[in-house]
Amino acid sequence: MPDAHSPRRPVAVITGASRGIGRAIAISLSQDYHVVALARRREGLEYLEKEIVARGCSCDIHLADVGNEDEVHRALHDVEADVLVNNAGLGRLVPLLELEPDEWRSMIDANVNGLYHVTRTLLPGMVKRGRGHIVVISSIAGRSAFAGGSCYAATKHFANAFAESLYLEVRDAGVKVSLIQPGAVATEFNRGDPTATANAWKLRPDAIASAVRHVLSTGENELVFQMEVRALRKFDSPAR
Ligand code: NJP
Repeated sequence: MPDAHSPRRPVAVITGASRGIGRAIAISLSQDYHVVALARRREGLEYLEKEIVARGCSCDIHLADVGNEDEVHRALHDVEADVLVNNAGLGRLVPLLELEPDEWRSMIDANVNGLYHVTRTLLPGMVKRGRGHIVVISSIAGRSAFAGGSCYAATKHFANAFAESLYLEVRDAGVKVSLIQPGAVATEFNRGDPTATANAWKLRPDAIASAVRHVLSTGENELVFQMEVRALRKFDSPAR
């Protein structure tokens, strides 16, 4: 966590912050960071900005598709990020033969190419300043395969390998990389899929925000590289 006595408010960039897990992370980190929130939809970002400002904290919002290199560069090229949370992502969990080509492409663009575009834009500044922390929100689908995951689970296996390789590449430059693998979380993600995990097993988005705060709180020479976050037990009330 940042030094409370520092004159400059540190900056945390969060992708996919217009709802769900990214929104919860942005609200939580706004206590300690100036938040730069990125997503494709204006409405959710403006709603987030209002909430953060109402809490007496600060936020910039940027409309961009993480899969679009130009949009990402335009939004973030002059941002000096202390923290980057690569959270934007989507999942259509159906067998390969039911997955349309544009669904395949949009998952690869958001979950795979987006990691490259956003990280490639912000990492040079972190390396130059000799500090920074990149958090990748992957999934338990990044370590286990399942029917209906031929694209989604593959993208999260990619995210795991990306994060671990990047950690080895930039550790000596003083930049940390952490990988968070949530179990099922109650968000809009994959909503309406009858095969999706029952609500009773789902974590709340705040649980992932807590995990992010935890990995960011380690000492200068310490790194939590990987964290899997699961619901401890099933709750009977789907409304919890
Ligand atoms: O999903 P959802 P979650 N460019 O749908 C944004 C992982 N995960 O919060 O662009 C830019 O509520 C989208 O914004 P918008 C999951 O794989 C989840 O649950 O305005 N932004 C929205 O803000 C993903 O990596 C579960 O539509 C893009 C956000 O991403 C992360 O957690 C379990 C974008 C998605 O909000 C957040 O998912 C797990 C793009 N191309 C891992 N595409 C789970 N929920 O169960 C999407 O293990 N966004």
